[in-house]
Amino acid sequence: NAMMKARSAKEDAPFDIQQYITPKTEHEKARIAEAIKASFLFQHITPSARELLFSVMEKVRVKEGDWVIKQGDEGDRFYIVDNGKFEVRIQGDEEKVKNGTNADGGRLVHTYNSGSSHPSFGELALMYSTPRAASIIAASPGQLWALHRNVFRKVLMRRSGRKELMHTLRKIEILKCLNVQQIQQVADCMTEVTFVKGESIIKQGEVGDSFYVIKSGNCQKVAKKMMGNNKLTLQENDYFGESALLIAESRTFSVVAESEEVKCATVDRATFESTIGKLNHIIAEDKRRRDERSSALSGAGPPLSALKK
Ligand code: 1OR
Repeated sequence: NAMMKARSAKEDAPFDIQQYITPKTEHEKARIAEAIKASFLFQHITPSARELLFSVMEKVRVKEGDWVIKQGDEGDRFYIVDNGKFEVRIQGDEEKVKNGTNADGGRLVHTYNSGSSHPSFGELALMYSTPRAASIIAASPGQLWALHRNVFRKVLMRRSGRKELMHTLRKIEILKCLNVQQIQQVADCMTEVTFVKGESIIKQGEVGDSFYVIKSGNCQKVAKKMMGNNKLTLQENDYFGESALLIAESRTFSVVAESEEVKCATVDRATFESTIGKLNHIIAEDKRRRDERSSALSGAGPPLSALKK
């Protein structure tokens, strides 16, 4: 037990949150509120966590051409765009060997524009303790709000119940082709949301983009049919809305919180895709590999189902 304590203390180094606090004007607080509005990570956080995050956000001003993140570096901060244009550039290993580090950061794969959406970036290295997966370069003057790694991990990444969550994710048909590491990544990018009695978590007929796993409490799953209603109780570890991870389509049923309080783990399609990629591509790739294997066995081998791990 003492060892475990020592280890977790090292992973999430003991830190004094006071040291990160910088005073904010009302105007700055309003800008942060606006910037995080569209960010999935910040939805449904408690008022006290919100207050804390506001107080520790650092204002970062950039000039055109500034490198905010360099591919391969260790991750220290997570960024939310207040304004400006930011390029995501990726350099392959081969190019690096041939030319050394590219002065322009490599192939342009994406551009973040502030506008109304206020994108965020730099979460991957913090969540998985991996080197920065891409470089981020300012393509205009701009401003960012930065969160220190320790605060990000402590406040935005709650890992309780990770094992149960992974167990549930493994049962889901459309996620069957993910490997253990991918399942782990999905579990880690899910956030916790709380609903009160009577609140609709998803609504029949509305296009949704989020998937949910119930962590505590009961819900009613209701499908309005031509011939009356179809009702079913959902409980802990039940899941719903997973097809939203594949395509944007209308929900075919509603789910309403039945307990005083219902806690769910949730993720939206955009977050899911930026974490492990497009699910339909992964499924197609998995099928291609299976087909290859089965044709290599030229029909003489065991049936496809027996080849599944
Ligand atoms: P990070 O901490 O690794 C670089 O630092 C950040 O760039 C990364 O977190 C993401 O937030 C962001 N692949 C990898 N990282 C990306 C990508 C990306 N886009 C944004 N980031 N791809 C582009 C997807 C549109 C995949 C390219 C193959």
